[in-house]
Amino acid sequence: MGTRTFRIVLIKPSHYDDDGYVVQWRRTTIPSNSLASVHGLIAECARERVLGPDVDIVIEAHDEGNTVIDVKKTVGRIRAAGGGFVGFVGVQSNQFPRALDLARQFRAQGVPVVIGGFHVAGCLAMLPELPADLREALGLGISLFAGEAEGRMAALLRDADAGALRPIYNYMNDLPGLDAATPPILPREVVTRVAGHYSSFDAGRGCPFQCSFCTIINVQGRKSRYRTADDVEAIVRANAAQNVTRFFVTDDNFARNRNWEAILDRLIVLREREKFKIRLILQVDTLCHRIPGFIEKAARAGCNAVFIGLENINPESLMGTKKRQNKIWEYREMLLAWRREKVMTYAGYILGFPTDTPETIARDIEIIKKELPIDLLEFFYLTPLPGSEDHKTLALRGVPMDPDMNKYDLEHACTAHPRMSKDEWMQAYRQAWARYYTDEHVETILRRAVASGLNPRKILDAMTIFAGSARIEGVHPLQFGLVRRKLRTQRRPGLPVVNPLLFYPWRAFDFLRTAAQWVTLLRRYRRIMARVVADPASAHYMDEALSRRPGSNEPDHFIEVFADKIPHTHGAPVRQAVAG
Ligand code: B12
Ligand code: SF4
Repeated sequence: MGTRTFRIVLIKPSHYDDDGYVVQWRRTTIPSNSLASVHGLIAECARERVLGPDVDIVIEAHDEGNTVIDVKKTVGRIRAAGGGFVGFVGVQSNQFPRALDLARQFRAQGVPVVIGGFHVAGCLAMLPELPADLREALGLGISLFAGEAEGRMAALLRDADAGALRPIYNYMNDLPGLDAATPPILPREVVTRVAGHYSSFDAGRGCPFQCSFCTIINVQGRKSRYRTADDVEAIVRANAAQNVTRFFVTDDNFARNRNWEAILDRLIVLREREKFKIRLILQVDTLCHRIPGFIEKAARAGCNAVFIGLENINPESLMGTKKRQNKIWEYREMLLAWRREKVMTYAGYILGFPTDTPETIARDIEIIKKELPIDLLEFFYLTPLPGSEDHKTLALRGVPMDPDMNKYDLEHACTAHPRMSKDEWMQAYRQAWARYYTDEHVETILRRAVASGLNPRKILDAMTIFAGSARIEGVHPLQFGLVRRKLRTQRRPGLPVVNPLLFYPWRAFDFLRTAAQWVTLLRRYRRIMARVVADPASAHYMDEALSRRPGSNEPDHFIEVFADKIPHTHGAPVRQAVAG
């Protein structure tokens, strides 16, 4: 026990929904790895007593997505400790306005505030001058932290303890190595606020590709930096000691982690010899099936779901955005490779590339449904995220972009589209969800699951969330949680706090209507599953998406629609285009 306490309150902020209420749930579905990373770094500083032998560093970690932040009580706890600060962690562009609104309240009480994460880092990496929101933060006396905190946290804490925080900490030109880096770790009580008790870690950072809409390469670099197998094992063991063995591995592209094999081999040993019940969710690219042994080892290491950056099936769109590595003629083979290992596939699909129209979007979704064995498809607006090349290009050209960062959540149109009006684009986004998750296609996905030996129940649960999240809750599945909360008083400044006599009846109606919609959806899907599982024909189900045709000369409709758009690169099929 020291003679003094320094309290650090870490908050991963949420953001506002379209009605101005904070997006918040009883339980979130995906853990925050930024929170785990920063928590791990400060916990190490606490163990090493970096503020002196007599100072106890106490850490609180809150994800606002599943926890209500009580500013007054938080200020009280920091004051009672005699010192400390509030750190807003992993703040994305869409969360910056919310972070600033909370920070303003802390600053009004004289509490020091530091904000880190992709918005600050992306802006400092790409823009010639600070945007208005970052200048506003500096004006409030907030410190901005750009870059990664590994190896830098102790110095920051000492500055904070001395009351000498600098306005900007900019480490963008100095990316730390991850070899022997501090492990990201969260205490069990924070993890249990995530449904399924998933935690997370990044086994590496950086991606070699160059997609122009991507912020990651400009913030974390294009060189693969990776943790060692020893470190990953230590992360897994530390979590397992608190009974947490499910992980979202947040590498944006684990297939390009140069240490993937050593890491997977180690996890396989933990699973197969030591019987750790490891479950992994990985993110990979569309060429991962070409890496010998990658998919098989991922499955043996416990990967049961994988996010694939499909983004689009039109080669013209992919080339336009420098996603040259996506070769559409290999999509089916790649998806089938994951199926053979019984791994559920999620694919991201971006709407609003320059050549997209409502008609081409509708056509492309129908092609995917018929010809690609994807389980879950999720849609995003093409968004010029601060930190991306697209954002920088538009900013330098003076092209109008929505000034409200709260909308940069990939669920809003933030700039004009050359071929669709804003309304058409919004309509196309809404219809995309409805078009993919029709009852008929849900049944097809379940039949494919039964025929391939995937667990239909697991797929149905995920499909229910994906089908209902955007349409019932009005939020993207990546923001989804269990049981929505809307706090009357936590409304975006500028919007009225509604009179309780009006708010609570409205909220009760809103809650019941939403619950009824979920129950209806759930029942309908359960009936479909019961029918599929009971049907003996499901086991032998076959369709175009499941069929493999390596070396076949039969015309493949999927490829032919885009034949004239396919670049003449090595391995690309050369065929006549047909009318799409
Ligand atoms: C895991 C993840 C999620 C998870 C969890 C969130 C999280 N941040 O942990 C989930 C699924 C919830 C999520 C959702 C979304 N995400 Co996300 N996500 C990621 C991902 C893949 C990894 C995050 C991570 O762990 N990084 C590793 C950590 C260590 O890096 P870091 O966050 O930068 O933190 C370091 C430093 O910044 C610094 N630091 C950070 N905070 C602080 C605070 C203090 C006080 C200090 C001193 C230092 C410090 O130290 C840390 C350690 O070095 C990133 C991509 C990436 N490579 O980071 C995208 C990313 C952050 N997400 C992004 C987006 C857009 C979203 C969504 C809005 C869109 C979508 N539909 O996907 C949603 C919705 C978010 C919401 N409103 O809740 C963008 C953000 C870009 C931007 N300019 O805003 C990214 C960069 C991906 C991209 N598409 O470009 N995401
Ligand atoms: S493959 Fe993914 S992480 Fe890599 S540059 Fe493209 S979008 Fe970014």
